[in-house]
Amino acid sequence: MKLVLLLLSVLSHRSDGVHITQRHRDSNGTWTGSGSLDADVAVDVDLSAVIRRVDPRFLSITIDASLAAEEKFLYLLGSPKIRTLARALTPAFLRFGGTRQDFMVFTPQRDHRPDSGVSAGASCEKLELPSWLEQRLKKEWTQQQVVLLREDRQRKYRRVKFTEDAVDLLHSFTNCSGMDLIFGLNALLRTADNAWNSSNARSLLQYCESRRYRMSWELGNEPNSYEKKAGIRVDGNQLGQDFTHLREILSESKFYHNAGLYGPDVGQPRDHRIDILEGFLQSGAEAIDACTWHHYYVNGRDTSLEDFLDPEVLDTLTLKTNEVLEKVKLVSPGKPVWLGETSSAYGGGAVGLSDTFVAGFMWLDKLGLGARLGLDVVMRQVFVGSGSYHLVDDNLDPLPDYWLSVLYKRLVGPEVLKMEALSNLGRSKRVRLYLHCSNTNSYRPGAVTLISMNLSKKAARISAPALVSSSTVDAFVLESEQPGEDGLYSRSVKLNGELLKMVDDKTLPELRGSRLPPAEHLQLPAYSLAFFVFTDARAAACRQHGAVR
Ligand SMILES: *[C@@H]1O[C@H](CO)[C@@H](O)[C@H](O)[C@H]1NC(C)=O
Ligand SMILES: *[C@@H]1O[C@H](CO)[C@@H](O)[C@H](O)[C@H]1NC(C)=O
Ligand SMILES: *[C@@H]1O[C@H](CO)[C@@H](O)[C@H](O)[C@H]1NC(C)=O
Ligand SMILES: CC(=O)N[C@H]1CO[C@H](CO)[C@@H](O)[C@@H]1O
Repeated sequence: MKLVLLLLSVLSHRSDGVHITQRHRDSNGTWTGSGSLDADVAVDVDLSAVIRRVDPRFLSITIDASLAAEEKFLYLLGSPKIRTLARALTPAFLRFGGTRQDFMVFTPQRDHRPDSGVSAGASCEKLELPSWLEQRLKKEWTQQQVVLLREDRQRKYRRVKFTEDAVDLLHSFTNCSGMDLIFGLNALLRTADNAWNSSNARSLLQYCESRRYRMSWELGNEPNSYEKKAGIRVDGNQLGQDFTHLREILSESKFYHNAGLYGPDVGQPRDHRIDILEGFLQSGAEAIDACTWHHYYVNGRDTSLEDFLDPEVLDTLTLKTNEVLEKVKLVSPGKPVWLGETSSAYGGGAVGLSDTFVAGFMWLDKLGLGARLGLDVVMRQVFVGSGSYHLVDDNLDPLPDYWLSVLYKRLVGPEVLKMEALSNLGRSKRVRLYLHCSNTNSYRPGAVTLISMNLSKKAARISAPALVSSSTVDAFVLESEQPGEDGLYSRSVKLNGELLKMVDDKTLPELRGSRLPPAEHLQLPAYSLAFFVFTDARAAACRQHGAVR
């Protein structure tokens, strides 16, 4: 095993830059190699072994159930542009759920003849939404958002009926763009003795089975707030029994007996929420394939730019994640843990922050930190639709976090490598680094991808470590369109200096790295997000697909 030590060093005579310089420590512990001794952060990198392997669908997305509060808006998912954008994020799960899932009732309207309906038998191309209809729906969606917001503010939710059409549209969208659909069932249909009433779910399952729709399932959304949302209290133990009941129903189905079931989609640990999780796991752990919880850093209504750039805020994820991981490990060791719904700010996001360049720091740090801490899947709220935390805006144009997500998919592999910062100065917290094997669909085995963020004002410089400095580097540096703090509020982003936008509705631009010769300094500008791919690093950990240590 080869242990390489990197040293990130601040050169005190340069007020405009951080130099991240690599050095080796020889067998008696002496530092060798060039570089300043004004070390800020030293980083241990171990390229010999993979410490964790996440699900290949690690970066996944959601569609909030509010999009179906009026069924017609689901037709937006037939937009060729939306499908093109979704396809670039595969492989991924698409979770359909959220507050309104617990108010949705399946109300079949069509005959279940094998060849009826919008999606049956039709090829993916035939299902495209005509552009006149797209324009009209986009306009109406703006008005619909006002209605939804009012409901959310007053916490008054109408019962929503949905038909086969809704299911067909969701399935067609995910199937045709190559995503795996997770459908969130209504857990607030209860019997007189407060057990889950499965009768509506049974009829939905029957329909999906008749259409042979491959999909997986959830039951209920944030059960910890059922009392506030619906005046119904469901404890963890009962919820676990409800999941066991659903697992039995799935087991009886020829088509779904191996289908995934995930839950309980609890809010992040706070007061009694962790009790719900514990009670749930005791009675329901056997029923689920992964344990899901939700995470937001801040409240969308009272947050600020400072929060979005604050390393202390980013670090709160560690505390919450460890709390959940410990609880799951105790009751159900080995059970995968997922962020089933997550974004920057709750309450629909923070307008002007969650949908701008600055949101990228919370998103990329969550991906880096989440993988390292032990999460297997992270589902971003939302792909398109409700709120301001979407990846694709209401005009169906991609926002900065969308481009960040596509780059992550292409460049970052599921293998997490060990990289530890030995910091002595608080300042260094503003440069955040994570290391993975590169995605082998894009690079040869052995390549590694350094994920890096500089949360501060001035430019930074990275000197490549010797082990990897013999390697060519593909740099993908994302910066705002405008320089300085104003740029943080931008809704567009540049990759290596070039503004990113779709070529046309069916074509993404080529996302080219800028090729740097070995041993060059790497520039890490102020307020930047970057991926550095060391193409011929020949990391042993990334060449053998062996055991995870
Ligand atoms: C160990 O330290 C001594 C000086 O203290 C040095 O001469 C030597 O090169 C170092 N490295 C090794 C591998 O012994
Ligand atoms: C699912 O996708 C495949 C192509 O990816 C397509 O041929 C098939 O018709 C789709 N099925 C449905 C029901 O949309
Ligand atoms: C469950 O719901 C269905 C449909 O609303 C109803 O007919 C049935 O009586 C309910 N079952 C129980 C046990 O409450
Ligand atoms: C401190 C830090 O680590 N982040 C750096 C990002 O870039 C500027 C550039 O030099 C530094 O001042 C920041 O400190």
